[in-house]
Amino acid sequence: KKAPIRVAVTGAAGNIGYALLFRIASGQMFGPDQPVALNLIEIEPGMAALRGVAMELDDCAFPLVAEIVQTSDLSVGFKDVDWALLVGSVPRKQGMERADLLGINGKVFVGQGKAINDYAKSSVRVLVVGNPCNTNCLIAMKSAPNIPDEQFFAMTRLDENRAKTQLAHKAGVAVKEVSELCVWGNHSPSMYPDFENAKIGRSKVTDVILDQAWLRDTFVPTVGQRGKAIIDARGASSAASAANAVVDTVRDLSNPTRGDLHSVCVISNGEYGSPAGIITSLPIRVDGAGKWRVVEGVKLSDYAKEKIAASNQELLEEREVAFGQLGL
Ligand code: NAX
Repeated sequence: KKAPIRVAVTGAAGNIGYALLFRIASGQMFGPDQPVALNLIEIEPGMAALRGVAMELDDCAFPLVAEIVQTSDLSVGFKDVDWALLVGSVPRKQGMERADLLGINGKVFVGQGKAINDYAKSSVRVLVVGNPCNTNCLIAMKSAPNIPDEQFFAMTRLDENRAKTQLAHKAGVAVKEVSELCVWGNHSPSMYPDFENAKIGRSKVTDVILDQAWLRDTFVPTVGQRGKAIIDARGASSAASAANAVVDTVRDLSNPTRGDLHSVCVISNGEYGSPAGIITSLPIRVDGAGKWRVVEGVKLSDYAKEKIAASNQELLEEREVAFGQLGL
């Protein structure tokens, strides 16, 4: 009998939480025979709604759910967890400057990083979804000195999935035909979805979609602005697709990579000219021993290098503002 994998989810009563928890509980994240224990974390005003979500989880009678913990106490919420999915964060409100947002969320991620450091398993892996996710992840990582930097991730898989579908639609093929599509840089409109190294079937994307102007001037901004397009259409931000990307990210980090590479924001050691010490999106694969590595040998054009450098520059600026405010 397998021991449960213990997963903490912050912002568990929010929109993404509501789309995510049922998929974890049903076995889609860790497999159909892997029990899970769910540590659901909310702030005090979210606890009533969280109780309702937990009631619904109970009412699904999922056979894989070993335990459900509901708490606003981080020392309880992160106790002995194997995974910490940091989804909750404070949204930008009207009149709030970007710097204010970095400072407010920065404090939250200092606290969560410290609690993960003190209470989680030393093998814990942390995936930050709450925005600005790259910088929040960096702050949590810095606040958890006993946890190796390689165990911290932020999410660009939704951007990868969005990019693949855009290319598939344009080429008139099924989305599973699109591979090797890495999103580079910051999870923000400045991200760069690298169509030049992506494939459709066995062909280069640029040999199938010959319209360079479409790729540069329509595809790239469409992917970057997709989050806003969803808000405009739905009146609420992406939730089910974001939760789906969380499931994809954790599943693919938990298993050796067989085929395609994947985009994940990880600690940079200077790969491909990215500034060392930031959390930036890079192409990764997981080896047979379960260790992730940045894919080597990707050839980037001058155009790609320029796009990626601009996105990484934005991350350096976010770090400076946030670290300045937090005294890190
Ligand atoms: P919601 O506002 O629906 O839910 C957030 C929940 O987090 C609320 O229930 C709130 O009470 C809780 N919360 C706030 N601060 C908390 C704290 N310190 N500890 C624990 N819980 C806390 O937002 P939702 O639509 O679920 O989105 C969550 C976050 O994901 C946002 O920051 C959003 O910007 C971000 N996203 C990131 C994406 C990515 O690809 N990385 C894509 C989707 C999404 O935009």
